[in-house]
Amino acid sequence: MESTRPNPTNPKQPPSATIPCAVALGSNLGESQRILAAALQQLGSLTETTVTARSSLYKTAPVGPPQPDYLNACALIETHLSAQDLMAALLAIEADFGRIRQERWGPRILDLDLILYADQVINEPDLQLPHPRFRERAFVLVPLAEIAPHWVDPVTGRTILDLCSALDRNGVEPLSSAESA
Ligand code: PH2
Ligand code: MG
Ligand code: MG
Repeated sequence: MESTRPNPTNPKQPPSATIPCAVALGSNLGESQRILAAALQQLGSLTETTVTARSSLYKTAPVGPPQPDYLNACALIETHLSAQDLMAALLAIEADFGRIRQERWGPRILDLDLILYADQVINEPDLQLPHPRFRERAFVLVPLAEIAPHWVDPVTGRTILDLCSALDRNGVEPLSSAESA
């Protein structure tokens, strides 16, 4: 069945046998740059999953309670995992990096958020797709627009580029080459 699903990242491409997904990465505790690089590797090591694109790293002002700046990035993956299994795998990677869930929107070693799972819309207590807040978050949309500008949000029908253009991107800066040594 999946083999006939159109590829929403680029509808002109042939149908993809795997499922394209967008994942947002964030960290504002510890050695964030190393943590994000290692998390991307783990993402690519998941069973039946390939990382097909990764954005630049961005230094972003925290949204939520006062806390250190974040490093954020986005990745595109192709997977055969179900949305539920992929979510569980993302949580397992977070736990592997020592993430302890405390304050909502508080500081974290590693946050892996599933933003888009092909064009699926899911509203379950423990799984909402697309991610319910991604349209308001420049720290997600700016990196995502780099790697998937034409992906259409299945809820609003708007492209990532269009959603991104509507946002104030103050506080979302590419990590300078000096800082990313
Ligand atoms: N994640 C949050 C809360 N606030 N702020 C920035 N800049 N980047 C994040 O990834 C982030 C946040 C909860 O997931
Ligand atoms: Mg998050
Ligand atoms: Mg999260």
